[in-house]
Amino acid sequence: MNSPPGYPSNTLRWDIFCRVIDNYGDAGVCWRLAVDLVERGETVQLFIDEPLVLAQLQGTDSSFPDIKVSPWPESTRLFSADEVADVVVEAFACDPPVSYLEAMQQRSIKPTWINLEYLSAESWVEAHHTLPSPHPRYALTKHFYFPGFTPATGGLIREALLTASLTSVNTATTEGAAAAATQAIFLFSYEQPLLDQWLDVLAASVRPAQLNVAVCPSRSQAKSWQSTTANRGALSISDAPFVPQSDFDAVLAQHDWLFIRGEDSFVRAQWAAKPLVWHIYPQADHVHFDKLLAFYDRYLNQGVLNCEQQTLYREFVLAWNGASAFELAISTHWQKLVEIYPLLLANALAWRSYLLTQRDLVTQLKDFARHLVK
Ligand code: TRH
Repeated sequence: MNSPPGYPSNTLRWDIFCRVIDNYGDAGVCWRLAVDLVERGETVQLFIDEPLVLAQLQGTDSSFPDIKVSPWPESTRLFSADEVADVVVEAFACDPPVSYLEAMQQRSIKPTWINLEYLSAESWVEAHHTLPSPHPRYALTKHFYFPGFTPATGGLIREALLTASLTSVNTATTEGAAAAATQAIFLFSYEQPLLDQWLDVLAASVRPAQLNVAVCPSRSQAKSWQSTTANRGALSISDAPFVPQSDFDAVLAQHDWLFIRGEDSFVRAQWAAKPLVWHIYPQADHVHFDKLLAFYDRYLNQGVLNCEQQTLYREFVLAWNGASAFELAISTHWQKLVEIYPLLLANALAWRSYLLTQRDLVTQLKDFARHLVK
């Protein structure tokens, strides 16, 4: 690939298109992808329709001036073939502007066009990963790229420096966490109708707990619970201030339990190797339960937890995600999970060790893109 003048010859130019549906995750995943690519010497432009969401994730961190952040192109904006990157990443099927597609078609060497899909542990993902999809109108082919948890998928975003830092630092805190008296719990969720029941259980527990609630719907719910609950026992609740994405891993590492949500915080909790309770992004017709169980079936099957312990964990997570048949598990299962915390920690570490045997997403994506861009 002949890069334009001024670009190092062995790097590719990447244009990432991101539309924010809601929350932080669309921007969160795209920003993390852009940072990882740039840290590996690639040239990246990110088109995003909600720059304010991105700005919140960047915070005052201005250490990535190499990433060109551009507003979503106006419908009147025309693109020349020269402006089209070597690799075009369409995040979560967000449909790049027609004028950009037309310029892609005019490019003498067609760019690699990637549709970066949502993360799923479901087995069907493997058969769909990297499938080509010819465009009905333009002489272009889009490839579906599925992140995932197995070697037959596109992997997970894992920056080149992450592995060594997590293994060395977290092992120490992980051992400490197992024995710590006060449980530090990080909570980042969607609306949680069962929150009060869970807070009641935490307050009644003999084990002290420090619950740190991130910027999410549970924050106001926890505050109203506090205002109406006199005896909060050994439970303390604080706000976890919103931190820039570059500091998010450090926040997770300081906690023993990670109640996270969506996609990016869900992945980062796995790299933190602490027991995680995933609040999956709700979807119509409850299809998200398939996705939830597909993950926990893999996650819990590390040879550390027996069947009864796996069921305990799975039913608590189902209750947390609104499966009405398991609603009582929020109250009946929590204390039992606390009692087997060292095993849950060992399971989280075993899961991370398994994931670390796989190539990370950007390594795989670069190889895939390079073999297509001839
Ligand atoms: O915010 P989310 O619920 O985003 C969701 C998911 O991405 C979901 O897949 C998508 O369909 C939906 O948006 C539209 O959860 P997620 O994915 O964990 O994204 C949160 C991002 O915010 C993540 O990059 C971590 C970051 N973050 C910080 O940087 N600092 C913070 O203090 C907090 C709480 C989060």
